[in-house]
Amino acid sequence: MLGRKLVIDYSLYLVTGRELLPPGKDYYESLEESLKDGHVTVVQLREKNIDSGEFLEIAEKSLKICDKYRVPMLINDNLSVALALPERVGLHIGQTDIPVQQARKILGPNRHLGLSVHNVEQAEAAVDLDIVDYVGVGPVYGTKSKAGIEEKDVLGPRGASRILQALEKVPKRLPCVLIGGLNEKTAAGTLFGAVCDSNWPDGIAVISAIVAHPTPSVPAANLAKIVKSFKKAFDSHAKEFGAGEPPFTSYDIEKNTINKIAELLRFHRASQYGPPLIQTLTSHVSSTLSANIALAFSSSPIMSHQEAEAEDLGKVTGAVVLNIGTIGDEARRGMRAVGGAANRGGKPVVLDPVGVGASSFRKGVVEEIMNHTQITLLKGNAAELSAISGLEDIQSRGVDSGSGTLKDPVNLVVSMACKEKCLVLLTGKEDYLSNGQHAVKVSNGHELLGRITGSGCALGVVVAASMAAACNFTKHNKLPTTHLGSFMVHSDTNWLFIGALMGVLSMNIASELAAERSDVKGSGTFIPALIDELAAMTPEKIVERAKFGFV
Ligand code: 3NM
Ligand code: MG
Repeated sequence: MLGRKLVIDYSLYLVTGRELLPPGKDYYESLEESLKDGHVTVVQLREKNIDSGEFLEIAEKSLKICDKYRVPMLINDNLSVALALPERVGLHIGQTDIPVQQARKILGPNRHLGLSVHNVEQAEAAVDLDIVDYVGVGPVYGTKSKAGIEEKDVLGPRGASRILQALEKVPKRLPCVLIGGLNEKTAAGTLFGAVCDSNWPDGIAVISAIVAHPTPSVPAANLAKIVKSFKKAFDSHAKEFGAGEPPFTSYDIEKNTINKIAELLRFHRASQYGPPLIQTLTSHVSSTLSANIALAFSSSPIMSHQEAEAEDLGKVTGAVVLNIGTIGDEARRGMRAVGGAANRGGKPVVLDPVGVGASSFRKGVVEEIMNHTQITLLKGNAAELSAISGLEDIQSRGVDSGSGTLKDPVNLVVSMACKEKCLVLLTGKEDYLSNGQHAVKVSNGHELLGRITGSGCALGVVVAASMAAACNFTKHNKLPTTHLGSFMVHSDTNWLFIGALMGVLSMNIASELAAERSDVKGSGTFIPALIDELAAMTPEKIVERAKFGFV
């Protein structure tokens, strides 16, 4: 080993935190349980409130356990403790600890040295110095495990992805682990969400997800499995397509699509789990219609913009809609909190960037949301999606700017889905839905939908409810869970995609049926008829009337 640097697998990086142990749980026992099955690949000892003597004692005992399971160990911050231990024990430092150049000088060339980075500048600086062995990128989500983390520090998967982009500029790639609020629910979506043009995370670092668990071997196994499936899906495709392309497995999404939609709607209507709660942050123009539409579609609307209750509601919601229609500062803060809570809970998030091209304020709001929250489905008309993707060929006129025509709608939805790692729904006379690999064109709908206000917003709610139903469905049938940006890992079927398509079809077919009614004379009488027809939507009607095809 002398003179040779340890090669570390960063897949599942356990950071210790004795203060987070469940009551009565012994630290060494917890550490041993975490390592015994071979899922944790590296351990960092993190102690903030003890002197170096006690830290060294704990470290020596911990090293015996790590050695027993052949897991490399690092010390957080404390250089003297690291130096008192064999050279195979590394050091991890933060931005406010000893400067990395000093640390490297004292440690010598062979000892493993890691650094925490929290923004692009720090990542670039780490790359330029070229003396650390890896970086920790965080906090991806809010966490109570580290003191002083505020909501404004939170990177989100997209923020992490920007940092990864900066890290890739080194001739020799700098490995990186994501940290902060990662657990069995957030890990998969975050790993995929953090992928950028040609760089990807090497693993995840966790404290509470393992340490705070009464049987830490369980989350360790589950988290290792998630990282493994990410790497498997990602590695095999990265070489072929480049990292910018999503690592799709070949699922059979095009087979029996209509039957799957019918099956999902049947399940949703029977609502074994009760109507999913759809937390809808939307404009005051469309609020009432959206809430009534949610109710008609076997869901419960809750129209809260409050940051203060985001975390509580996040525990019970089935899905979230972030609609920037008439957004103000309160809703802007609320969206950040609600999006974060939904990501932490693995709940689908629909973003409706109403009129985003109309002002730089709206553009800034959308950027902020997308940076912070891993969106599950991005919905917009031609003008809105063009504005987000940077296409200039369609000028937004405001909310009703759906009439623009796109040269290549299929390419737009596919490329945006790849880039943003979410489902993309382009609405218009025809609707297009893509997950980055598949794209489907839906020709149902009625022009009266375009003559009432808030029908697009209401569609966002129906799609959110449908994806919440898809999550319940996969849970109920014990299918591989489909989480956020991770939807492409699961080879079974893409139920989030099926869910979104079910929402689009339900709303559009309801509009056709409403328009056909003899009591509907125009947009005024159309609204109650639309609500009634959506409430009466059945799997049979969808099967009979659906007009869609893969394109
Ligand atoms: N460092 P948990 S976040 C130690 O952003 C640490 O650098 C972070 O704990 C960073 O897995 C964090 O319980 C705490 O959220 C991670
Ligand atoms: Mg530190």
